[in-house]
Amino acid sequence: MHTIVDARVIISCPGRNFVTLKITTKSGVYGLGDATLNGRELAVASYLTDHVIPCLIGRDARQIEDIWQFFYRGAYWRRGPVTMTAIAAVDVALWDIKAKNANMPLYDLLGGASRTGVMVYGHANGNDLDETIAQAKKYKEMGYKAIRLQSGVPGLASTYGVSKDKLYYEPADAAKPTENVWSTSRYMPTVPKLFAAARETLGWDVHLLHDVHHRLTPLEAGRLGKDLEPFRPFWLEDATPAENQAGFRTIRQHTTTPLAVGEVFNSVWDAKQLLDEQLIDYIRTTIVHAGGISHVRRIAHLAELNNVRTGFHGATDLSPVCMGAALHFDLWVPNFGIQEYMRHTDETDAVFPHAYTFSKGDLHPGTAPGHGVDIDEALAAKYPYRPASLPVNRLEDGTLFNW
Ligand code: KDG
Ligand code: MG
Repeated sequence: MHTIVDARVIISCPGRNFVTLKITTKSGVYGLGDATLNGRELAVASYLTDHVIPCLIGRDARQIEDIWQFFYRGAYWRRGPVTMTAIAAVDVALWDIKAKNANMPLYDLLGGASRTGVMVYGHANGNDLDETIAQAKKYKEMGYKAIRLQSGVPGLASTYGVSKDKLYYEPADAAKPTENVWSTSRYMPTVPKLFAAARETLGWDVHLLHDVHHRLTPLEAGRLGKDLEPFRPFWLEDATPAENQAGFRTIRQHTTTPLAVGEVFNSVWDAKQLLDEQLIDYIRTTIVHAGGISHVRRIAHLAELNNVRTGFHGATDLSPVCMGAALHFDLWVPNFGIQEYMRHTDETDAVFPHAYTFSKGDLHPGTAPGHGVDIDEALAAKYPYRPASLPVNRLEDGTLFNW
């Protein structure tokens, strides 16, 4: 009854590419896992099809932990975004099956709801300060309690976070990486001005966030954090690349602005020093890129010991399947902080019917058994894969930089 009899990868591009794993057991119950790694979708699809699925068929779907350990330890080559995204897809699909079999929403299986809803932040963006503030006002009118502010930078043609479509940000805009130009000195003065204008227009009863997207040195990030302190930001996100976790010590020494990092992490080991030394306030690592619920749960527990709360990544490239699973996790996890919520397009939502709903600034995962997200395979088949890459940045003198 619980034997895995089928597992398939479904690739679909309803506006952007998504990779979904569907696992079916002998009793006919199936579970879905997101396996989307933006710009590297086919690598994960191949990893699953060529290396994981042949070892999955015939296993007992109830043994989530053993299956997780098999694919983590059994690969010998541990960690890395491709491996951990593939493992996450398996793990989430198996939790979905387990919760469906128990006839429970996933959050009940995890330990039950700890709150009535999951506070989310929206991504207000514009080509300049005025446009960004106007967008932020719209988010406030929609009921958002937290808004991330991202504005174009004078003198730079395009910047991370600024979108043509405003509500639906999609940076993977071409088959091969688009080249953008970056200048830290042009960028730095724009952010405090943006926050000053936002506080003046939106007031103080809304949380304001900003994503640096890994483009500052620790010292620069410390300076920006200090400049933003008068505006009480909720957080400064991905202020500096975190491969060298000790870099966050420098930022901490210079500012009390709360720090969030980790959307590119795929393992607890990427965050160990950050958590052990309490160098951050929010951990952004989410279900799809870090080994699924079974592993992110460990990260959240280590975070809890160190007064760090969760603030999961939730951009459009994380499919509704990941969003559904993340929301169940968020509703349960004791040290929840906030959840990113970039809305998917209507095309995407139609391919992935889901039980989660937005109301007054919160998302709720719904009470359907499992994680509450399905896939309309016939519709998905109408949107074939389209190669798409994330952009790269070069400095004004041509040096390749962080995007
Ligand atoms: O695929 C990369 C995007 O998810 C990322 O650039 C978005 O930084 C991001 C965010 O915080 O949503
Ligand atoms: Mg980010």
